[in-house]
Amino acid sequence: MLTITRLALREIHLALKEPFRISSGTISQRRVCLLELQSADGVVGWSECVAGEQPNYSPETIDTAWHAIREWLAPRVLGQEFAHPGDVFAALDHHVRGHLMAKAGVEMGCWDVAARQQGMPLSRLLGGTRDRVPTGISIGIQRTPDALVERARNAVAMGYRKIKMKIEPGSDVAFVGAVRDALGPGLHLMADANSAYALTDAGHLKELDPFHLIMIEQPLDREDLLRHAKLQRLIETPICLDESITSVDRAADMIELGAGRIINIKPGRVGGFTVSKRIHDLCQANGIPVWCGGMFESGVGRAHNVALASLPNFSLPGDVSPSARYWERDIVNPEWTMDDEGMVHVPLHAPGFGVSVDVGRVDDLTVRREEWRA
Ligand code: OSB
Ligand code: MG
Repeated sequence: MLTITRLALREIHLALKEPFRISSGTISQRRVCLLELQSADGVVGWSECVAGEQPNYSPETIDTAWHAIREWLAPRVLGQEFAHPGDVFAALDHHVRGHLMAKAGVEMGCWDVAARQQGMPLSRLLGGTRDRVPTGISIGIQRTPDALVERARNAVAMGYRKIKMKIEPGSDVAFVGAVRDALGPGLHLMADANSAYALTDAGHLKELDPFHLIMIEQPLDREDLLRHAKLQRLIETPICLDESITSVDRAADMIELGAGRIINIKPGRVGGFTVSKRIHDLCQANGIPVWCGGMFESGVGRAHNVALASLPNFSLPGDVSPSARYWERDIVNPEWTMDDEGMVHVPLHAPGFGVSVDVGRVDDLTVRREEWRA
């Protein structure tokens, strides 16, 4: 039985090693939202709410999530008995629209607590089967094609198994082409537009076809499933949806409409692990590959992503780069690393997500904290 009796929210600040630019904004410091959950039997689990600083990726921010957790979500779990962590999402979602990243933070923390209660690795409680997950890197928009080539070349040398390049109008065809020319036809290359294009750009996006990208992620607006379907009929590069997929039904819509051929699953974006697993299963049944996206998580959110990415249909490399890609120092021990084959290892020898939170360092970095008890 899972009963949460204490929930603490914290905000910590972590500076990225270098600023990261996507089509809708630049980020140089993360305001990370951490959740610490304690069960009636004294087990403590952790999670991270991945909402951003600005509402440029989704409508949520760390501040809206904090508000939602305090006002509507924490009261729905504190003191409640759940037979299984898979029941938590329905309790959070009932008559509360949206706020999926806030819901995910709470829900994923409950899964971690449940895994620790049962003495099981979180990966295995979720249905994970892999011991290692192939890793990709996401490279921000650079000033010149040469600068992007240089970044991509370094990433290949480090062993990354997939290179994702952020693109926007003016920094697309020439940039992608330069990387393909410099690094050869065998490299798993993809582009992510974060909704920077319109259907009227189809002719321009078709110029990416000769570079044989494994996919183009979210070219159009998050609401534009129908237009993605039209675009997919006009270009050969497979479309992967990120922002658009916020539920199992939206994934089903994508499949039925032909709006995309691949899904990037970010558990925060869809409300947590239970929905992620359902999307994973639906995609598996329909021959749609999935991979685990990233939101510049600290070592805590990364632990949740690695556990999820160990499920069998996560057949493409995930945005689960090692700690050193982002931070001078992470908040978990050991830090996340990647082996020279570009694989991150799934911790299978400890209950829960399998790395320990450096609570002293988290305390030092905390700028805001609030706690509720049943
Ligand atoms: O679109 O996948 C995205 C980061 C912030 C917001 C959106 C996205 C991203 C990334 C980062 O691509 C991937 C990572 O965490 O390494
Ligand atoms: Mg994306």
